[in-house]
Amino acid sequence: MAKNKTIDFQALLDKAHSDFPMYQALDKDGNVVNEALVPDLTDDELVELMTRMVWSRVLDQRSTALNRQGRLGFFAPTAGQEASQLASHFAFEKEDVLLPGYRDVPQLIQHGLPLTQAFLWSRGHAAGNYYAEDLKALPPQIIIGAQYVQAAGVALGLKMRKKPNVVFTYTGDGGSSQGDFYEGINFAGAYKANAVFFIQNNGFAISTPRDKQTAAVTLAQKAVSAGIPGIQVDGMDPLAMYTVTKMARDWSIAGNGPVLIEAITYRYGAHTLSGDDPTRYRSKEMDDEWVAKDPLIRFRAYLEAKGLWNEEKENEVIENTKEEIKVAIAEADKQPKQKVSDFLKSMFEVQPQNIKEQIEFYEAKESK
Ligand SMILES: Cc1ncc(C[n+]2csc(CCOP(=O)(O)OP(=O)(O)O)c2C)c(N)n1
Ligand SMILES: [Mg+2]
Repeated sequence: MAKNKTIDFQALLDKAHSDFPMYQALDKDGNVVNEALVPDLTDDELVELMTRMVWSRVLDQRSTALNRQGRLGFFAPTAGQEASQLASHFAFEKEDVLLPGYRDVPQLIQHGLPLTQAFLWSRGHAAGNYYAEDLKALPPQIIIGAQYVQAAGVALGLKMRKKPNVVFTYTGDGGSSQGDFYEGINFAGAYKANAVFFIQNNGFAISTPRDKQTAAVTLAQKAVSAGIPGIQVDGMDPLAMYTVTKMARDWSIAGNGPVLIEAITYRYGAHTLSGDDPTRYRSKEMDDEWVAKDPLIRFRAYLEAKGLWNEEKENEVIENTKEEIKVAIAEADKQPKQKVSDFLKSMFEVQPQNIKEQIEFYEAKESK
């Protein structure tokens, strides 16, 4: 022990926790609170972003209904996370590579996955995973955090090929407690690879609250351990989400390495529709508090004040989306029922011996 009390551990800890303020451009009523974070999007682009957010809200509602009717399989609700998901996605290019988690289906569809295929994926049909060559994305990852490791590899690939693109990937607050999370940001940081990592922090990993997952006061500060910048953003604020993401993308493409973005957000629905009951771990007061911060409410107010949005426009988007969903689900219904052999064939380009044997076994059974 040192003779004098020269090391103040509490001060070290306080310092580590104090450097990560939450960036916000629009407050909950749609007022600009930080002009510097208002992006230079055109009126048409602002309307397009709102359109996508409303589209996502409708997709969430319709998917919930379809699931309850037994017409959809796995579904992880997204309502509440529209800014965190769609406004971040809006900052990327088609050639940027998306590695989504199970809840990031809206971004995946906006990146180019046909809605019909998203529905097939939800039903566990292998046809939902056959991606067109020009769709720069992998299927949604169910293993929490695993996409971070894959993202590090893709990011290094982009860098080595000198591509002016990034990989972008999403996990949750729970995912940021996984080993894969640290390995991914560490590897990408060491190689200064082209990546933007998102943590969508909705305060819960299924029923486990955020403060039971880590002693870290922010999740953004986890970036420090990998030597990369970490930033906390109001995930209910589309303008801040867009601007910070765009800047992170620019920074990474310039050769500076990855960025970690923590979006503070909330999800109104259940964890998934496979049996979770959020009333067992969340109070009505808590839900109400977050509904007041809703990303659609604040963006609607912002756009209406600019004369860019109104009820009629919103209703048109809602009706168009419902129609799009109707057509896509009917299309998915036409897909022939999946055979076990089809599923096995979808796993490897070159089949290992054990898979070959299983395919033969099932093909023989299926031909009877
Ligand atoms: C490696 C691994 N462990 C456990 C699970 C089971 N599981 C699925 S989702 C989840 C919680 C994830 O929470 P979070 O990362 O905060 O994402 P959210 O669902 O809140 O968006 C868990 C534990 C899993 N899929 N993968
Ligand atoms: Mg979570």
